[in-house]
Amino acid sequence: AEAPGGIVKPLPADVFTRHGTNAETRPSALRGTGFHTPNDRFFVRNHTGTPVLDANTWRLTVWGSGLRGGPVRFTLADLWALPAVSRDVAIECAGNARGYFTSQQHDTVTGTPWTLGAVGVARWRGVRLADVLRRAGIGDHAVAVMPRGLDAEYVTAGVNLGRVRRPLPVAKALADVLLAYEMNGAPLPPDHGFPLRVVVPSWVGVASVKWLGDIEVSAEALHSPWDTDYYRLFGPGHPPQGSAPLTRQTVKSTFELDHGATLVARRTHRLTGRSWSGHAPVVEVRVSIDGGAHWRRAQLQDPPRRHGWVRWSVPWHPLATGPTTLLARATDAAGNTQPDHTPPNTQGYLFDAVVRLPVTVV
Ligand code: MTE
Ligand code: MO
Repeated sequence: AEAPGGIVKPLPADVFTRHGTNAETRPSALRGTGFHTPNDRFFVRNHTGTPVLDANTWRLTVWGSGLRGGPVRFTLADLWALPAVSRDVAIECAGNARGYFTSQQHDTVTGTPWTLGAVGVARWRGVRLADVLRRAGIGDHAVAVMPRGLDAEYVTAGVNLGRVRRPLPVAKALADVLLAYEMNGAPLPPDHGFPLRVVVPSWVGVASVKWLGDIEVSAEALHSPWDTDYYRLFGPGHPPQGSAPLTRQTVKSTFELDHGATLVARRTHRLTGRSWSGHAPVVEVRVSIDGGAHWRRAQLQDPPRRHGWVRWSVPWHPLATGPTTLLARATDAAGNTQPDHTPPNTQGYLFDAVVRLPVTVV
């Protein structure tokens, strides 16, 4: 069965902006929330719709030529019996901020026109994928691991691409990937992959397969449309078959204010926001309240963290009324700084330019 309308949880208009079977978190809905995005505010990206699965009959099957023996099946209770780990990790769609390719750079791109809300940070609890693969008898000859979801087959432009699946190199699969059964202390909500999802730290969200049903472990390279036709950079400057499959996320920042917000003059406001990077912790954020003419360093509220984001703030006491543009530019510990322009790619992935946020002082 599938959720009617594609998504199970309520999507109040002051929290989410809906795009078909997807919903992004409004920037203002982060205000006052903590480091973790509450589950009822976390964005949803569904290729089809949230499937309603029964945990009692659900099984995870691990199979393929990269195992020393035959397929191995796990119940949820089998996974609960393995050592549990908890990690704070961001999940972010590769297309997050895609809408700015069009609205800010006037590029033509395809895909969901997200603003900056296709990202969230949660505390994920579950088991290490490495532990499950070892129990299933992964061999030294294994080179690729491909998790696959139990949601409906994805049909686009009349072509059935099958179930959502995307290969991981075996080295990544054995490194820091989780199979999560809890999100922020609650059982995984249906929209976020109940009863079990993959969580791949720092990588594009599509790698974090929801509603996990099986994992192929292969002695040969594996491919799927989600690493050959999508989730690569295509277009000028890239080979015809596209770039290498996308892995790490870029540096981004968001204010906790919606597009066109109004602020009252002659009062001190605390402008708050968040910045994140898939490469290294964010170590500096600069903010402009005058369209980029002057920049000030924001105060960082969180220590540098490997995964997730840093919350920041700057005080602002506007005197003049009228429209202005706010900007925030983050730099990570690897030296990546948000540029003024992101070179376009036809599917609009990995936007990282500084976003111009129009507000009005009244
Ligand atoms: N897994 C399955 N089975 N089906 C999907 O449609 N969407 C992927 C990924 N995992 C998807 C999936 C994409 S593109 C993203 S960005 C993340 O899930 C979004 O995770 P969320 O909906 O929990 O925020
Ligand atoms: Mo995504």
